[in-house]
Amino acid sequence: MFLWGTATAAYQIEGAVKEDGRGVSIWDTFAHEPGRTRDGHTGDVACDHFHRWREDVELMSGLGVNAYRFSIAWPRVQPQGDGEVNVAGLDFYERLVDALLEKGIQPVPTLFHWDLPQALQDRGGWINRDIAGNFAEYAATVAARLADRVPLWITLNEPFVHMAYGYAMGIHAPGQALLTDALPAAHHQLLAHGLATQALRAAGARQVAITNNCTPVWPASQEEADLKAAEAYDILHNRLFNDPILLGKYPDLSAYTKTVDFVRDGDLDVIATPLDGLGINYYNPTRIAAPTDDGLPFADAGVTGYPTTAFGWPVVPDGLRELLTGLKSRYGSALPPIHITENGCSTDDTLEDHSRIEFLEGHIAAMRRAMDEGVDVRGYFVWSLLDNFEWAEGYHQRFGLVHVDFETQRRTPKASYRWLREHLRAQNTDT
Ligand code: GBH
Repeated sequence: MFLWGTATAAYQIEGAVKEDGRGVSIWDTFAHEPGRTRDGHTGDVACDHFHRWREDVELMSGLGVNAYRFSIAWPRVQPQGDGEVNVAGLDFYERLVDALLEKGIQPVPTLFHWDLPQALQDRGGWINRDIAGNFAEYAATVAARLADRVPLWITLNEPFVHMAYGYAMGIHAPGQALLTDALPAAHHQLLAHGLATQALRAAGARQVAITNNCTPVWPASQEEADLKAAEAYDILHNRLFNDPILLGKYPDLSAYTKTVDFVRDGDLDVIATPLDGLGINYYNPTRIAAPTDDGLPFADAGVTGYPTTAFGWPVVPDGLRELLTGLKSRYGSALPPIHITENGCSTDDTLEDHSRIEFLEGHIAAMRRAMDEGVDVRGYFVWSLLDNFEWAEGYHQRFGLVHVDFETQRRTPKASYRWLREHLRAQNTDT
């Protein structure tokens, strides 16, 4: 069964940050620091999904999806990041999973969508190798409760963005801007993924995947210097995360580091623990030119000549086909079945979101072209079910199929919701 779903993440929708024993996450800390998010917005209330989850499940049921990708907040399950388990946190996700299953919606939980327990950050966060073991312990705890009902687990969401925005650029939590920390933060996330995959399987998990956000990389020209820079960017954004997982080795990182002394014997075997699927988040391609003088081996040249979303991101549906067929030609038989775990766009604050309809229509068609070209795609999840807390942009970017009035918490389906409902209905009668 092809999975058609919507996607969300805990900190972006739940709110209720102090309820039922939840611990503090790095996003609570970060969002409350002055100047970190637009207008100082935080996820304290967000979509109040923690209290309104039944209504949100109803919305999905009305939409006709058969899957839902959500994330589990580690600090709800382990307020201190290790040791003591907060049973009320597990109860919340269990209620959600059971309500979804009752409606015929497959629950696809992500174990880490950037909301690390603050207590672990106080011990170095992803710079500290020990966090990988903590993550595996947390994964085992959740699976012990839910493995019998969950068809597909996602370990991490977008380790690239967490590394680049959280550790190198400092524009996401934990807000560090130290290039030398970025690669260890990547490696420890990958190690955590591998250990968690093993822990999930030991606890009876059915299928395990990771979600990487990948981008087709376009050189700004055919000049040698641009080609070389594009290659360096492809290594950092895509291959740093896909190669060790699928091939058991890192790409050439010499443009970024002199030493990989944070990689220990045996790590790559753990990281390459076989997976049942690869989650891909696709938003847009990237155009790369020769470096300027900021110390990085590439420069972002910007994709021009395409329509843009409200966020200013270029809309290039065929980039999804290009990405998928590119993965297939790079990894061949090492590529597991793919799930598009996120795809979507932000639009103006309107219920008549016709640009979202066009976006989804174009990208779903591009996915089908890739499938016709032999790529094994098993699912497609729209980002997002609801307008929600868009990280550093606060509530200023609206990605939802359903509009949220953040004053009243009223949910109103947009035109795109109705379009997708009809699209899914047509699928069901086709097959
Ligand atoms: C995802 O990240 C996250 O998983 C999710 O939580 C988030 O809400 C959602 O997407 C929407 O942002 O500068 O024009 O080249 C997406 C990561 C990073 C994808 C920036 C697009 C560059 C656009 N994004 N990226 S551009």
